[in-house]
Order: sequence, then C-alpha cells, then structure tokens
Amino acid sequence: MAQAAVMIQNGYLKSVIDATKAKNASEPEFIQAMEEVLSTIEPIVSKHEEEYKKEGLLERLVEPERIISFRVPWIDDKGQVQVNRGYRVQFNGAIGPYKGGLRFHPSVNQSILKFLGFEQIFKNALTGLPIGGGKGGSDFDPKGKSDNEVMKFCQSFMNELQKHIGQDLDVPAGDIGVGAREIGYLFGQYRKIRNVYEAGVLTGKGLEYGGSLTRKEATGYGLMYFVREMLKDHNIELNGKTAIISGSGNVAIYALEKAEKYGVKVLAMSDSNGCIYDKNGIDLETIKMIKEVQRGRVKDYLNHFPNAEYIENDGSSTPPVYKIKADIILPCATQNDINLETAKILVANGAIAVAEGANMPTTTEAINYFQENNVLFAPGKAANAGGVATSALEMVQNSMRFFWSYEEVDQKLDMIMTKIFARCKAAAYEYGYKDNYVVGANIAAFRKVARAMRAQGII
Ligand code: NDP
Ligand code: 2IT
Repeated sequence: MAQAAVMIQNGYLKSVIDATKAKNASEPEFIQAMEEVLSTIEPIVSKHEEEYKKEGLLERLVEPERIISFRVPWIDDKGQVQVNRGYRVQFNGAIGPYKGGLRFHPSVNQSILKFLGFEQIFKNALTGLPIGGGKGGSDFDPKGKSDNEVMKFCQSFMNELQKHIGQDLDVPAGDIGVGAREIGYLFGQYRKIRNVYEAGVLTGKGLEYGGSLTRKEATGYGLMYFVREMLKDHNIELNGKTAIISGSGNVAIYALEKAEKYGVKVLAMSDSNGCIYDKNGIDLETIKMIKEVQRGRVKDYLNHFPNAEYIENDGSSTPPVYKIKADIILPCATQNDINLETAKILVANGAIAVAEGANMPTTTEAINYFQENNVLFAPGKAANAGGVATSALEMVQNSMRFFWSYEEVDQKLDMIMTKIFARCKAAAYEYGYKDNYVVGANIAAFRKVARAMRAQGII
C-alpha cells in the first residue's frame, strides 16, 4: 500500500524548508506547494547533501528567477477607468523557456502564482519536453464582462507583458479564466506591438492562426490517459465505473468527454455556485453548449434535463459535488477544493481513485488520508501535465511552420501521459514508496531539474 510522506530528518532540507516558510510567511499557497515537493525528496537530498549545500541548490530552487508585477489600466464599457494588477512569475528556466498559463481570477495574487509557477517547474520536467516553469495572470475577473471589456483588458495586459516574453524566452498559455478568446486578443496585441508573426510566443491559439489540434482537449484527455494507466496497473477495469468532476471549464469538459469514451458514467459536475447531478450521466453536448457557447452556469443544465438535480453550495467546507457517491474523483476546478473532511466523505463513499485535473486541489492532509486508505492518488503535476505537454507540441509545430493531424497529436499526448505514469511509478518504487505517485512524481521531476541546474552553475 502507499505510504504517507515521512517526517524530515535531513538537517539541510529541514533548514531550507523552515527558512523558505519564514521568508514567505504571507504566501500560504506557495508554502504548501513548496513543502509538498521538498518533504518528499529527502532520499535524493540525503544522497547529495554536500554538493547541494555547497551550491545552494535548494535555496535557489525555491526562489523565482524573476517576478514581474505591473499595473493594468483599462476603460470599461461605461467609460470608467479600471486598474488591475498583472504578474508573470518566471520561476525556473533551467530546462527550457519559461512555460505556463495565465490565470485571470479575482483571487489571483503573488502567492497563488508562485505556487502555480513552482508546480509548473516539476510538471514540465515530467513531460520530458524542453520547457521551464512559469505562471502569470491577473486579479481581473472576466465574469460578467463584455467581449469588448475583455479585449481592452487583454490589450492593456499585453502592452506590458510583451516586454518580458518571447518564443525562446517565456511562452504563456491559458488557465482559469483564460481560454481561446483571451489568447486571441493577447496574441493580436503582441503581434501589433512587436510587428512580427511569432506564433510560438503563446500556446492555446485558435487553429486558424497557429494553434495545435488537440490542445483544447489535452488536459482533460491526458488526465484520463493517466487514470487509465494507473487503474490498469492495479488490474481495475475503467469501463462501467462512475465519476464526479468538480469544475465545468476546459479541463472538466474534456475529462468528461474522454471518461465517456472509456465507458465511465460522470454523475455530477460543478461550478463555483453549485453542482448538477444527473443519474443518467451528464450530457456532454449540453454542457459544452452551456459553458463554451453561452458562457452560462451549470444550473442552466436543468433547462435541458429537468429531471437532473441542482444542488447549490451551502457554504460548508465540502462542495456538494463531493457528496455524490462515485468510484473516480476528478477535481478540475481550483486549489484546496478537497480538504480532510471532504476526503473522509469520499473514502466513506467508496472512492477508488482521485486524479487531480486542477493544480493542488487536494490539501496535504487529504492526500495523506487518501493514501492511508488505499485510494489511488494521481497528483496534478503528473496527471494534468497533458495540457502543457501539448502546448510544447504546439511550439514544435510553430517552429516547423507545419502542423500535425489531430490523431498524430493525440497519439503523442497519449504516449507522453503513459510515460509520465511510468516515470512516477518507477521513481516511487526505486525509493520504496510503492504506488505513492506524489513521491514518485516529485522525485522523478526534481532529479531532472536538479541535474540541469547543477550543470549550469550558480546562476
Ligand atoms: P476554466 O476557467 O476553464 O474553468 C474553471 C472551472 O473551475 C470553472 O467551472 C469554475 O467555476 C471553477 N472554479 C474556478 N475557481 C473556482 C473557485 N475559486 N471555486 C470554485 N470553483 C472554481 O479553467 P480550466 O479548466 O482551464 O482550469 C481548471 C483547473 O485546471 C485549474 O486549477 C488550472 O490551474 C488547472 N489546469 C488547467 C490546464 C489547462 O490546460 N487549462 C492545464 C493543467 C491544469 P466558475 O465558472 O463558477 O468560476
Ligand atoms: O497548469 C497548467 O499546466 C496550464 N495551465 C497549462 C500551461 C500551458 O502552458 O499550456
């Protein structure tokens, strides 16, 4: 059975964790992500303690190479000036150009973008592709804004961001609140200001102007490829299982699509207001229309399927979607969605696997609880890496000035996810943490990043 992470014995590792916590005391999400990674790499740190210490390797790893923070002024439809804050965290470029999404959500702050940027370093390393770790975004809330307001905001955001990105320097993409519409406006403004057609500067582009087939589907599909591999490794049949998905955005929708293909019935999906429960299985086309075309709420599903149920959030710390009994749990919304209390409900309801489509949707206590109770747990940096991996494939196609077919990209994605699972499993076994994919992912990724950083000297 999977073992929970052990208490840290190594003095150097402990001192770096403590110092990083003290130095970043106002950044709880970053501390959580940093501690989760560092507390699982002890076997490697102990083996290389002298060199790491001498080279300040861990101290450098937890400090972003660069953080850019800037004012984003724009004029709303009423003619009023609005001011948001924009960021780009260029965390680690040892393996390749900084790569990672942009998040537009009112909750965005430096702590959240540092946690996301830190996770991205290791996720990107796991893909096996040459991409470093970065993340950016703004506290701008696209909800309720007109297309014109979103365009104005994106243009102003890019006026500053363009000074810091480039196809060989830093390549942003989408995340929460940033989809095809936003990437289009951002790309247009970059092209206008720089006066160059640099297709590889952003990924997640539309298919007409340099986007890759399968990028839109990639995170959700990749998540299900990882789940397929994990279940296969335990001789568990995917066909006939039930699932619940938190969120109903890009990742959630394409996880649903692939889950259906595998014969999994998805009983419930959610947004930040509540969840829909359809015992016949959520209808994919209806959800796509509501979310992708109408930009509506999951509640609107009842207009099409009056026999489905809508359960509004009641303010308790367990969102209603997690109270619906299912075999496979796919958190695809936001961070810290599943706490210990929620994990207990899921285990009591007989969950067999939890796979993170979102970044850090599970608290550390909840992860430990799942693992102690033999629930297969797939950490986000491995399970949701299909999105960024396909972004890297988009960059390859942009460099070639050519494109691959849908099937070619999908096959590559499947192969990459299958390899990521194998890497996580092998690293976990190597260090005696059988089936602990959290430890496996962190060790496999850290090992690569550490080697690249060490080879490049103290920079
Ligand atoms: P979208 O903006 O397309 O969808 C986000 C979904 O999550 C919406 O249903 C939204 O509900 C819900 N949500 C967002 N914030 C909250 C919140 N604070 N509380 C409750 N629900 C919330 O984003 P994505 O699907 O792209 O991203 C989802 C997750 O997957 C994020 O954690 C992201 O970092 C991660 N991810 C995304 C990748 C990608 O390629 N897009 C790749 C890898 C990971 P509402 O509409 O009510 O806000
Ligand atoms: O969290 C993530 O990996 C993403 N939002 C995708 C990043 C990317 O560059 O495609």
